Amino acid sequence: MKGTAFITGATSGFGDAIARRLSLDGYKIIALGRRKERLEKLAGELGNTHIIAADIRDKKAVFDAVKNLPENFKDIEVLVNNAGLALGQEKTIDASIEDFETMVDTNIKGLLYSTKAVLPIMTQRKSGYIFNLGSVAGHWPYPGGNVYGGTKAFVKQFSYNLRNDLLGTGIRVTEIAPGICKTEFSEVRFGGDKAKADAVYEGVEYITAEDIAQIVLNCLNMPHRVNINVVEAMATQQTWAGLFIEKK
Ligand code: NDP
Ligand code: 8X3
Repeated sequence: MKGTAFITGATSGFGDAIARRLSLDGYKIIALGRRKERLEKLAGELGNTHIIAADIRDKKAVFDAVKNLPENFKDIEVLVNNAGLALGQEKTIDASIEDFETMVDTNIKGLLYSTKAVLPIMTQRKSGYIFNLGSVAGHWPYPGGNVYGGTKAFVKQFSYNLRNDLLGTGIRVTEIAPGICKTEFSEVRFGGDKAKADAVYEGVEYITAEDIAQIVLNCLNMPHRVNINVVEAMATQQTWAGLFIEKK
């Protein structure tokens, strides 16, 4: 039996797939998300899983949950900062400021809460592996990507800087920046409009959540001397848009 893997946003998509893959690989799982019934179902299926039904934006809830972990889940070896979302794809002038705030609070501040809560455990154990879910949207601009892409650019730069801070501790950090993947992501982005969400994936052999889980496992299985700084993974059918020119 391996140590514990703490996965935020484990009720859906990547987080759910990563929890399942790492559980299969022998890790105990801590699964965090807001939808308690999904977490309970996951824990029932996996066994050896501690659930935290909490909003990642709730600083006190996150810190208290880590402080009060059951004894046998305190050996956190892996933290997957995955909880996150995009809301809307309008131009900045048309987009809602509340949506901007939710993305900043979740994708940036929430990620900082779980990282700060878990880091002392890893530094004390002098080992650990932190995965931060960024996005191609944080590496490359696209129309309507504005604040979502901005939060993911933060994730990239913070991951690099965290690596610097952790030099000498043996703790590894990887930013995973996926392109198009079919999860509940677009349904959330488009306010539950399933038809609009499905249209995003039409005619594309998109990346699956299981592919992302496999990337996590591949990184974990590299010799400890190797730190994969960033994995940017696009669907074979996806590429950069190129520089757009407005022709008169
Ligand atoms: P999903 O919508 O399927 O899953 C998002 C997960 O994040 C859910 O488990 C959700 O749990 C959790 N979450 C969202 N807000 C909160 C919150 N406030 N508190 C706790 N948990 C929260 O999307 P994905 O699996 O696709 O997304 C996972 C990550 O990957 C995100 O950070 C996303 O930005 C990133 N990503 C996704 C891509 C894609 O194309 N799918 C591509 C690149 C990056 P719950 O609602 O139960 O709280
Ligand atoms: C999700 C990928 O391209 O929809 O982060 O922003 S994208």
